Amino acid sequence: MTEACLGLGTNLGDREAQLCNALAALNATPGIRILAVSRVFRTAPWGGIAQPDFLNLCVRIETPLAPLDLLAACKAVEQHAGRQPRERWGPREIDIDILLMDGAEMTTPELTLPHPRLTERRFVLEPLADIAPDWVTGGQTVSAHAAALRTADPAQACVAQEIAFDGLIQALNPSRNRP
Ligand code: GSY
Repeated sequence: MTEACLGLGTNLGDREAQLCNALAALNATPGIRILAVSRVFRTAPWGGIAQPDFLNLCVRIETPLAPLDLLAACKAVEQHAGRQPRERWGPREIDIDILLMDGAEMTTPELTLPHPRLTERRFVLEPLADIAPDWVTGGQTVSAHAAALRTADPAQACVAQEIAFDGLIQALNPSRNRP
């Protein structure tokens, strides 16, 4: 079994419903068990493209899947949660990225681990610090990276949201996960 952290983001349509749908679909995927879910953050779009604010969160999962199989599972969940084909850096219904998989390091055309832009993005680091503060990447803990970026780039808007996730609680009912 491997532990992995995934980042979820959405800025089109009913963003809260899409996060709930994605969490439920992840949790229902054979070989994926959600261990922890971060707070939800409302975040300014990265990359200078004018588009609506995102909602972002991270989950920590346990999985026997190999990285590329986990990637395929995440893509299937994106489809299930309503993702439409769109431009690369543009708005999207749901996006699921593999951020870290224990100590895995790999570079393939499909997947790079750790996620190559992980330490530049508050929308990733703040929720990640909720669920994996002591994981080490690039020689520093996630919480140290988050604190450093908070200071270095305070203009990256990233605000925790009070979102009542009734659907989330349902999605995380552990009985759905047991073999
Ligand atoms: O890389 C994930 C999709 N995405 C996001 C996102 O999830 N949050 C924010 N704040 N900006 C983003 N730009 C892209 S592309």
